Amino acid sequence: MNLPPNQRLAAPGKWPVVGEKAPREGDSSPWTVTVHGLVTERRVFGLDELFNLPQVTQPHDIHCVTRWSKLGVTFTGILLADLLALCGGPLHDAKFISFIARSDREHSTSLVLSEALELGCLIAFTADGAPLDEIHGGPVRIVTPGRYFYKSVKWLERIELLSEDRLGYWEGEIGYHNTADPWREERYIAANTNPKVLERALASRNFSGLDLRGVDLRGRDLTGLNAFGARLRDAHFEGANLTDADFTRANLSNAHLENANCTRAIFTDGDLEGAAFEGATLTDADLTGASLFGTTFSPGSLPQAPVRAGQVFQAQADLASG
Ligand SMILES: Nc1nc2c(c(=O)[nH]1)N[C@H]1C(S)=C(S)[C@@H](COP(=O)(O)O)O[C@H]1N2
Ligand SMILES: [Mo]
Repeated sequence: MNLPPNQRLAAPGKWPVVGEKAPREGDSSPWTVTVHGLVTERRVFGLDELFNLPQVTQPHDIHCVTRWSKLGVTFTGILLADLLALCGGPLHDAKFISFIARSDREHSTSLVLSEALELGCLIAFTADGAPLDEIHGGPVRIVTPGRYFYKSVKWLERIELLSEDRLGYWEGEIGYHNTADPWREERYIAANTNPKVLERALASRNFSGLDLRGVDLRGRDLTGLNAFGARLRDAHFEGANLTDADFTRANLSNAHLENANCTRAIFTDGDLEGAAFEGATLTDADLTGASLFGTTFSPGSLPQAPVRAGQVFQAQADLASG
């Protein structure tokens, strides 16, 4: 059977409801789906217009991050690629796609555009031959095959093409993994952390004292983060904004900070052994007393800030040999 790790089947005939229960309240305007952003032609589709476009019917497996799966649900809808083609296709700079719901909190999720197209995202109207129930996203929802179901937005209102990623609701607020591949169990950005703890840590930008080894925070805005004494071995901060972050006494060994903005960040007395800072901005960063054995920097990002001479020498030696 096709069950990803640590999933189990929902009871036969049962389809659990997860997240929001209904679209935006008190909005009686006609349902439309707008395609906008980095697309050749912005277009607004009415429901009838959508229903009359060429459609496909395909079985897809649903895998919810809360560990239930429902296999072989037959969805009918328009392939994302076909809808984008009707808008003249994505512009060259379009690298990400965001699906946004007609819901009170404007719920959204995002995908790498090329992956969304490869996976065969569907703008779906029916499930197992019947129109989608409102509670399951009717009249129109996204179905993203091959990802946890939080990548499948209910009550689709907008499709926006973006050059930079914009984290979705669950991904940004409570630390659901941004890639969401169920076969690789990409559920949460930190696999070994209680989700509630993670949610609180993200909301308050306070990682102080927590064990978040391997946490995946690529590209996030973490300005002013308090990570005093945090255990962040193997963490991913590529491209993140860490301006004014405090990593005093943190363990960042083998962490990835490539292209991160570490302006004025404090790494005092931290363990940075094996950490990678290539392309990072380290203007006015403080690495005093940090252990830098095997830490790598690119020439443009070598710390000018207070660092013990021997350690700079070590970093430069690594740079020369690497
Ligand atoms: N608009 C909207 N779409 C959403 C959600 C939500 O809260 N709001 N939750 C997501 C999550 S976490 C899951 S698992 C699926 C659940 O879809 P279902 O209720 O039809 O099972 O919808 C996804 N799409
Ligand atoms: Mo979910």
